[in-house]
Amino acid sequence: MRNWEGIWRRVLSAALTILIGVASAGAAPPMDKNFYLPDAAASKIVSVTKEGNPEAEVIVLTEAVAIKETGPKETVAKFGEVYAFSPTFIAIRREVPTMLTFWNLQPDDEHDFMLAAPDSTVLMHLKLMPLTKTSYIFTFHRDGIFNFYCAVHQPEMNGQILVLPPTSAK
Ligand SMILES: [Cu+2]
Repeated sequence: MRNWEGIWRRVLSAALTILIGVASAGAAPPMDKNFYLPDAAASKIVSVTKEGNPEAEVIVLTEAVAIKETGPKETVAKFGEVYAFSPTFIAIRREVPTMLTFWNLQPDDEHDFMLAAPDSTVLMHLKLMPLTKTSYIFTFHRDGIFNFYCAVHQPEMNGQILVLPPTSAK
Protein backbone atom coordinates (compact mmCIF):
# COMPACT_ATOMS: atom_id res chain seq x y z
CA MET A 1 0.00 0.00 0.00
CA ARG A 2 2.79 2.34 0.98
CA ASN A 3 4.42 1.71 -2.38
CA TRP A 4 1.27 2.53 -4.31
CA GLU A 5 0.91 5.74 -2.39
CA GLY A 6 4.50 6.65 -3.24
CA ILE A 7 4.01 5.84 -6.92
CA TRP A 8 0.76 7.82 -7.10
CA ARG A 9 2.42 10.75 -5.45
CA ARG A 10 5.18 10.63 -8.05
CA VAL A 11 2.70 10.28 -10.94
CA LEU A 12 0.67 13.21 -9.62
CA SER A 13 3.72 15.36 -9.14
CA ALA A 14 4.94 14.48 -12.67
CA ALA A 15 1.50 15.35 -14.10
CA LEU A 16 1.53 18.63 -12.19
CA THR A 17 4.99 19.42 -13.50
CA ILE A 18 3.80 18.74 -17.07
CA LEU A 19 0.67 20.89 -16.53
CA ILE A 20 2.75 23.76 -15.17
CA GLY A 21 5.13 23.29 -18.10
CA VAL A 22 2.28 23.44 -20.63
CA ALA A 23 0.76 26.47 -18.89
CA SER A 24 3.94 28.44 -19.43
CA ALA A 25 4.71 27.23 -22.97
CA GLY A 26 6.95 24.39 -21.85
CA ALA A 27 9.64 26.69 -20.51
CA ALA A 28 8.99 26.40 -16.78
CA PRO A 29 12.29 25.77 -15.09
CA PRO A 30 12.24 23.37 -12.17
CA MET A 31 11.67 24.97 -8.77
CA ASP A 32 12.54 23.29 -5.52
CA LYS A 33 14.63 24.07 -2.44
CA ASN A 34 17.63 24.65 -4.69
CA PHE A 35 15.82 26.71 -7.33
CA TYR A 36 13.50 29.48 -6.22
CA LEU A 37 12.33 33.04 -6.82
CA PRO A 38 12.86 35.80 -4.24
CA ASP A 39 10.97 35.15 -0.98
CA ALA A 40 8.97 37.89 0.80
CA ALA A 41 12.07 39.50 2.31
CA ALA A 42 14.10 39.32 -0.92
CA SER A 43 11.13 40.70 -2.90
CA LYS A 44 11.61 44.01 -1.07
CA ILE A 45 14.94 44.22 -2.91
CA VAL A 46 13.84 42.73 -6.25
CA SER A 47 10.47 41.38 -7.32
CA VAL A 48 10.49 38.71 -10.00
CA THR A 49 7.40 37.63 -11.91
CA LYS A 50 6.51 35.58 -15.00
CA GLU A 51 3.73 37.93 -16.12
CA GLY A 52 3.66 41.69 -16.44
CA ASN A 53 4.46 44.56 -18.76
CA PRO A 54 8.21 44.94 -19.08
CA GLU A 55 9.54 48.30 -20.26
CA ALA A 56 12.84 46.82 -21.38
CA GLU A 57 14.26 43.42 -22.31
CA VAL A 58 17.79 42.12 -22.13
CA ILE A 59 18.75 38.78 -23.66
CA VAL A 60 21.52 36.98 -21.83
CA LEU A 61 23.31 34.18 -23.68
CA THR A 62 25.31 31.31 -22.26
CA GLU A 63 28.40 31.16 -24.40
CA ALA A 64 30.82 28.28 -24.71
CA VAL A 65 34.27 29.87 -24.55
CA ALA A 66 36.31 26.65 -24.58
CA ILE A 67 34.62 23.26 -24.43
CA LYS A 68 35.50 19.66 -25.13
CA GLU A 69 33.35 19.44 -28.27
CA THR A 70 35.01 22.33 -30.09
CA GLY A 71 38.19 23.04 -28.12
CA PRO A 72 40.80 24.39 -28.26
CA LYS A 73 41.95 21.10 -26.68
CA GLU A 74 44.97 22.69 -24.95
CA THR A 75 42.74 25.34 -23.37
CA VAL A 76 40.23 22.78 -22.10
CA ALA A 77 43.10 20.66 -20.74
CA LYS A 78 44.48 23.64 -18.86
CA PHE A 79 41.27 25.39 -17.68
CA GLY A 80 38.55 22.75 -17.97
CA GLU A 81 35.41 23.67 -19.93
CA VAL A 82 34.87 27.42 -19.81
CA TYR A 83 31.51 29.15 -20.23
CA ALA A 84 30.46 32.77 -19.95
CA PHE A 85 27.32 34.85 -19.75
CA SER A 86 26.96 37.43 -22.52
CA PRO A 87 26.54 40.25 -21.68
CA THR A 88 28.25 40.14 -18.32
CA PHE A 89 27.21 43.69 -17.43
CA ILE A 90 23.62 44.92 -17.41
CA ALA A 91 22.42 48.35 -16.27
CA ILE A 92 18.80 48.52 -15.11
CA ARG A 93 16.78 51.41 -13.70
CA ARG A 94 15.23 50.97 -10.31
CA GLU A 95 11.43 50.43 -10.46
CA VAL A 96 11.52 49.80 -14.23
CA PRO A 97 10.16 46.29 -14.96
CA THR A 98 12.84 44.68 -17.10
CA MET A 99 12.57 41.28 -18.72
CA LEU A 100 15.70 39.18 -18.59
CA THR A 101 15.58 36.32 -21.07
CA PHE A 102 18.29 33.71 -20.73
CA TRP A 103 19.12 31.63 -23.78
CA ASN A 104 20.92 28.46 -22.80
CA LEU A 105 22.64 27.79 -26.13
CA GLN A 106 24.15 24.47 -25.09
CA PRO A 107 22.36 21.27 -26.15
CA ASP A 108 23.74 19.22 -23.24
CA ASP A 109 24.74 21.62 -20.45
CA GLU A 110 22.64 23.00 -17.65
CA HIS A 111 23.43 26.47 -16.40
CA ASP A 112 21.82 28.46 -13.65
CA PHE A 113 21.34 32.04 -12.58
CA MET A 114 22.01 32.89 -8.96
CA LEU A 115 21.41 36.54 -8.09
CA ALA A 116 23.02 38.15 -5.06
CA ALA A 117 22.16 41.43 -3.33
CA PRO A 118 24.81 44.14 -2.87
CA ASP A 119 25.48 42.62 0.60
CA SER A 120 26.06 39.21 -1.13
CA THR A 121 22.84 37.62 0.19
CA VAL A 122 21.49 35.18 -2.41
CA LEU A 123 18.08 36.42 -3.56
CA MET A 124 17.04 33.78 -6.08
CA HIS A 125 18.31 30.85 -8.08
CA LEU A 126 16.98 29.73 -11.48
CA LYS A 127 17.86 26.63 -13.45
CA LEU A 128 18.55 27.29 -17.14
CA MET A 129 17.82 24.12 -19.06
CA PRO A 130 19.70 23.12 -22.25
CA LEU A 131 18.42 24.75 -25.46
CA THR A 132 15.81 26.69 -23.51
CA LYS A 133 14.77 30.31 -23.19
CA THR A 134 13.90 31.32 -19.63
CA SER A 135 12.22 34.71 -19.09
CA TYR A 136 11.32 36.61 -15.95
CA ILE A 137 10.44 40.23 -15.30
CA PHE A 138 12.70 41.84 -12.72
CA THR A 139 11.79 45.02 -10.85
CA PHE A 140 14.59 46.20 -8.61
CA HIS A 141 13.67 48.31 -5.59
CA ARG A 142 17.22 49.14 -4.46
CA ASP A 143 20.17 50.68 -6.26
CA GLY A 144 23.53 49.01 -6.28
CA ILE A 145 25.66 46.28 -7.77
CA PHE A 146 24.03 42.87 -7.91
CA ASN A 147 26.40 40.05 -8.85
CA PHE A 148 25.08 37.01 -10.64
CA TYR A 149 26.60 33.59 -11.03
CA CYS A 150 26.16 30.25 -12.74
CA ALA A 151 26.85 27.98 -9.78
CA VAL A 152 27.73 25.08 -12.09
CA HIS A 153 30.55 26.97 -13.78
CA GLN A 154 32.57 28.74 -11.15
CA PRO A 155 34.72 30.72 -10.89
CA GLU A 156 34.34 32.06 -14.44
CA MET A 157 30.65 32.29 -15.34
CA ASN A 158 29.56 35.54 -13.69
CA GLY A 159 28.10 38.95 -14.34
CA GLN A 160 26.87 42.14 -12.70
CA ILE A 161 23.62 44.06 -12.76
CA LEU A 162 24.02 47.73 -11.89
CA VAL A 163 20.74 49.16 -10.64
CA LEU A 164 20.56 52.91 -11.13
CA PRO A 165 18.07 55.44 -9.77
CA PRO A 166 15.07 56.19 -12.03
CA THR A 167 15.77 58.91 -14.60
CA SER A 168 14.73 62.38 -13.48
CA ALA A 169 12.99 62.83 -16.85
CA LYS A 170 10.52 60.12 -15.94
CU1 LIG B 1 27.01 27.55 -16.44
